[in-house]
Amino acid sequence: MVFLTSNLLYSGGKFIRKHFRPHFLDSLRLTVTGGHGGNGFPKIGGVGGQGGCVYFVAKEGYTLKNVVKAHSTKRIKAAAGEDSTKVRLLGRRGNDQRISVPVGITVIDETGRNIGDLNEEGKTFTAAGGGPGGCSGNSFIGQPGQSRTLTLDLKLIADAGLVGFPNAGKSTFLKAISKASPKIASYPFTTIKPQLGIIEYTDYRQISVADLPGLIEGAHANIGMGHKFLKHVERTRMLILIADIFGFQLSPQHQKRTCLQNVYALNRELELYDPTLLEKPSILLINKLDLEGASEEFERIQPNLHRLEEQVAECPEEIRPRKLLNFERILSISAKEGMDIDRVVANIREVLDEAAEEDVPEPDLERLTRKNREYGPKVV
Ligand SMILES: Nc1nc2c(ncn2[C@@H]2O[C@H](COP(=O)(O)OP(=O)(O)OP(=O)(O)O)[C@@H](O)[C@H]2O)c(=O)[nH]1
Ligand SMILES: [Mg+2]
Repeated sequence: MVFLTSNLLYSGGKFIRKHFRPHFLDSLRLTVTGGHGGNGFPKIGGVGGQGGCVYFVAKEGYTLKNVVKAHSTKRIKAAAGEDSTKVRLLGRRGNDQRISVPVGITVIDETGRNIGDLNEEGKTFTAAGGGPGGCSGNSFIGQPGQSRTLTLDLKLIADAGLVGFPNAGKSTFLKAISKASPKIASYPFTTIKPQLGIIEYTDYRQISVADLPGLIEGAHANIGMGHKFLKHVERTRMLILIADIFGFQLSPQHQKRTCLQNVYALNRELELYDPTLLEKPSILLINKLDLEGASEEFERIQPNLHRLEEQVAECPEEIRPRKLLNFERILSISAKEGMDIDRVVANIREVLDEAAEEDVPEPDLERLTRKNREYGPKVV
């Protein structure tokens, strides 16, 4: 085990562990408390002010790091309502706390339940309600505000997500299609935090692509870093799977997987994590076609890639998917040499557009004809 760990963490003359430092924050726990209600004034029937509320408000360009910076104690409390007084029978309401959070946040409560999604700029979530002010119903004693510990879970929102085993060339591909400059190296787990790149088309259309850390077998069960990052795939509109033409072996202790087995294994990991991911439109890129013998190898395996269903029975049980991804395109590339990259970029756009068209509901022809009869020009 020690050997395995040191083997995995030391490669190419560098300690990979160094890169595991948490640069990227995608989950944050906060304790939020609504303000205490102000006391009432029993003698003259005065009502105490309600305590302020704590709200989360989605803000574009904001990160969880910004949230921590603004609230380093991770405890947020809204102001208490004012007591009722002789001169102010109705006590003033306590000030609210409006906490800016990044767009793409899911709010999770103490029991792990998803209780809110903040997917658009300006969307607001009531994190903690203020306590009611003192009145006849509560013996004029102001009540405490709601208090709870919530987790803010950030999921990247990108049009397409790159999925592949380590070293497949995901970051190299992102670099080839966008201005992003991700870290690229010949050892596994080079990418340890998700990174976004934008494809810019000549007609100014932009498509965002997220480079994610490499998956390994068992990622769905939180082995490696896969699980933590698989959640980012949930919010992408399409998947781009990348596999090395010559397959992949994580370490000498792990089994060597061929390119075809890699595709099945990636499919299996996605399926085990969340089977609905398989319904997303997807394309498959076979990478490193510039290497010697790669074209011949691609020629050899290409028919099998197009017949995944028929071949699946031959795939080892532990990586055999029950349900298969339905690839819209299967393309060979060399991310490093820029081979066929333009074709892939055009295909990504086509697949996204086709998916968007499918999402548009069919027009209700009967209703349209009726409307046209009622309001349309009369033909005489
Ligand atoms: N020959 C060749 N090498 C490539 C190609 N694409 C990537 N590589 C090399 O493969 C290695 C891994 O590339 P990365 O882009 O870092 O791979 P990755 O999939 O992002 O890896 P992780 O971040 O570890 O998951 C690097 O040494 C790249 O130079 C390619 O098309 N041809
Ligand atoms: Mg990478």
